[in-house]
Amino acid sequence: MTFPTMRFRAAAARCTGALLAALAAVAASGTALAQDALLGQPTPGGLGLQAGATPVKEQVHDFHNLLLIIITAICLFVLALLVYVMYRFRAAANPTPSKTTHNTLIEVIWTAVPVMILVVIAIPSMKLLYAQDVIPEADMTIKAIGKQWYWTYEYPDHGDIVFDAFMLQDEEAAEAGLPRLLATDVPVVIPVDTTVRILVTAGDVLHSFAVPAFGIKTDAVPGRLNETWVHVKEEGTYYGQCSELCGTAHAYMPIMVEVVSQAEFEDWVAQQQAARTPAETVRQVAVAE
Ligand SMILES: [Cu+2]
Repeated sequence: MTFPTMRFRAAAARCTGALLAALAAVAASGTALAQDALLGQPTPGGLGLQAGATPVKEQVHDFHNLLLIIITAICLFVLALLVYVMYRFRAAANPTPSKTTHNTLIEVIWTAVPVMILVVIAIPSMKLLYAQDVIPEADMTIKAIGKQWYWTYEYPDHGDIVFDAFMLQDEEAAEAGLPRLLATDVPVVIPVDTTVRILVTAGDVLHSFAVPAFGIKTDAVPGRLNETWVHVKEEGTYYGQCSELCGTAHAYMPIMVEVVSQAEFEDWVAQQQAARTPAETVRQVAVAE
């Protein structure tokens, strides 16, 4: 019986080689597509994860690619075993079935190998969780408050700038040349190459502050302050959405982040401070009247 087995092995090796080559081609085209894709937003026909703009998102990409290789190898291996036993132990070739039940060596292998695979997965997984969870020394802080159905943003480090951001209606977005269901009337503005701590909470029900290009998705819980961080490496406009079912207009409370240069950010802060009426002034006027 060695001859058909060897022939099968050779065929299996050829198949595996071809499949791995095909997979590599798909992975390569996926990377190319991701690079061509518009920065910070989904693209029609897009393949793979949204292109990353932060170190965390790059780690997410690496972890995803590692898992893709591992699961593909496991699936191909199991498939090959199934095809092999179906052929090798078919009824026609084995009129009297073997009654073999245990094989200590194989049992040790099929217990130990999955454990090793899990360890290989656990190490980068823990590293990624740590990178997302432990906030490096932040240069500035902003606060995002989820509300039914819009986001309120606060800039405690910049004279308490506060504003609400509502989704643009379809016609407004089309007119402004911005993506439908993702653009807001006022963007969140943050400077490039700056570590920004984002405090996330909610004013009414559960929401979730998620921006795919930044690799962040943080629950917004009423009465609780969660935190996450970003360090965006490239200027541009990045889009996200509320990612926790929060009511009828859950799909209509997008997040639009404009990442600008430090100088532009300072100009924006000055504008915001000039435009707003500080709460104290309002109170003083009320008292005076
Ligand atoms: Cu929501």
